[in-house]
Amino acid sequence: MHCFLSDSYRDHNPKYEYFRGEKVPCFESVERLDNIVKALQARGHKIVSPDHDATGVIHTLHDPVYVRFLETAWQQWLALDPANEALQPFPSVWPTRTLRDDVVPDNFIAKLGLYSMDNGTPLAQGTWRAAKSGADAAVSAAQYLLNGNGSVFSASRPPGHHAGRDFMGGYCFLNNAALGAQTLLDQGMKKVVILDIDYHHGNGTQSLFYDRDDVLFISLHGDPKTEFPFYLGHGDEVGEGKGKGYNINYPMPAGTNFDQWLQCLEQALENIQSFQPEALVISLGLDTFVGDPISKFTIQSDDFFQVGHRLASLRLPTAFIMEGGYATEALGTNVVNVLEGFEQG
Ligand code: Q9C
Ligand code: ZN
Repeated sequence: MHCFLSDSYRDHNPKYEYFRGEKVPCFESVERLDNIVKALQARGHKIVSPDHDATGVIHTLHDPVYVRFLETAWQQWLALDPANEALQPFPSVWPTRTLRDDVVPDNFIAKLGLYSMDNGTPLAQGTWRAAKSGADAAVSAAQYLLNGNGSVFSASRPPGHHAGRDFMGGYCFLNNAALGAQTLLDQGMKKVVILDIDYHHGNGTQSLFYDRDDVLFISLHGDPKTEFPFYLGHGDEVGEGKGKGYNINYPMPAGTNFDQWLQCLEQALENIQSFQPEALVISLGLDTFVGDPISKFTIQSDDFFQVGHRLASLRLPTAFIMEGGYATEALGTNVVNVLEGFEQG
């Protein structure tokens, strides 16, 4: 499959995150994408650099004030104290209910809380560069479909589906899949689907399109009653206004196996067929894998061929956009199994 690889993904290289109160090495690591690239090369897939600039569509979908914050966050952090170079900023306070989110504080950590949904999204020196080039890859993938091609993979990192109009979270800063879908619409398509098969609900993507009928968003994920992002992704979230009926969630309990997961996928494929879209954007998370260290489904590496195969049955121009997946060793194999399952389908 034709693949766009974000040039600067190695520039987002935070050293640690917090997990159960302790500093641990980041699950969302540079090595994840290194391994995907290795597997793509070993199995003969063509990898190219992004050839489109996402700036325009970034400013359509994301709040320009939030974008400006991301661009300058590391400088703001260093301006507090040059010794911060060796540290990472984390938010520690948030404008939850009854507090105001319409006045941007001067305090940097308070600003970070305003623009974050969690304290689990480490920010480092090259984060903006990497996020921007990941978005460029997703937009390039969309353009590749618009040129008449049938399928494409965007190897973007950091991931995107938890990021909303004006917030980061869940390792995400810019919503790559949403930017790809919006590009398809901006260039003349009338209806596109985003199907999110990451283990975690794509709260950012859902929120970006919740009141719209030109993007059908469907997500298969761990039940938010027990799984991140906890506060969105329930079955009764069906869209609002003219977007009513164009948001579909399939939450599944921890422990869900491939047969059970596939039953939800089959329902999603029927939803997609009824919508009659012109293209399909897949938020491709591989954290549904049995060996994933932070997730609780039991899908095996070989099952991912069948996932790709079933997606191909829709016969739609399809852009795969990389999301999560933290079993680093198996990640390359799992990604390429989906892509090759699709190509053989
Ligand atoms: N520190 C994606 O898969 N944190 N994001 C889990 C481990 C949130 C996952 C706790 C997981 C976010 C794109
Ligand atoms: Zn995930």
